[in-house]
Amino acid sequence: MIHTELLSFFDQNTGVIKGRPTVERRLSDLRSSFVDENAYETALNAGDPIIYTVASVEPATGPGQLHYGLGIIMPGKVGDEYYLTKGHLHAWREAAELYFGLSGQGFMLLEDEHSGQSIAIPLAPGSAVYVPAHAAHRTINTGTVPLSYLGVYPSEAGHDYGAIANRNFGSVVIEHEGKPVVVDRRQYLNDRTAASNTETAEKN
Ligand code: S6P
Ligand code: ZN
Repeated sequence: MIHTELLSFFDQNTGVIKGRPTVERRLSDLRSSFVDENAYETALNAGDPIIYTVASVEPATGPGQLHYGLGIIMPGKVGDEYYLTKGHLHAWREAAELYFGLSGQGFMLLEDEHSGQSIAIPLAPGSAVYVPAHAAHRTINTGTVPLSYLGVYPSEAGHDYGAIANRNFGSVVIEHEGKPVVVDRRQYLNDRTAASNTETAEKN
């Protein structure tokens, strides 16, 4: 029963879990994640900020064991779209996960890999979000301060980023008239193309 990993100390303000590894994801690691490719290139030309960090604890691995991570996403946007995590499916598709909001305001975007059905669930202090099996999940900071959360998952869950990299999520969370709204990715792209065509026509 005595185990060196039974207790950890996490700091939701810095994203650090004492003595545990932290992964940093910068803007350059998020190529193809944002809906507006021009806005992404413009942002990247201006710098390569850290978008989020994840510190993790892996006390034991095997059937019945749990791992957990402390994530912090910075506030900000690329174009209209709020800063986000890459998003993934679990390599072991049956693995569910629990997210607990610690500080800040945001959403979890969940998308069923078979039906494509998606839902955006608010993530904030005092809320717990259950990520079911077979659900791609992405976390989004829609606030003005860092969003921090804990995610607890089966040790054997693993990450499958490939499926998301190939098709991305069907929905995007953007700022519209000062508020976060969830819109269909294709619809957003079509609307932008239509708007830029109108602009070009008006210039000519
Ligand atoms: C792991 C869990 C989280 C994410 C973290 C970063 O199953 O869902 O710890 O790894 O939120 O997201 P991503 O998509 O870059 O792994
Ligand atoms: Zn996960």
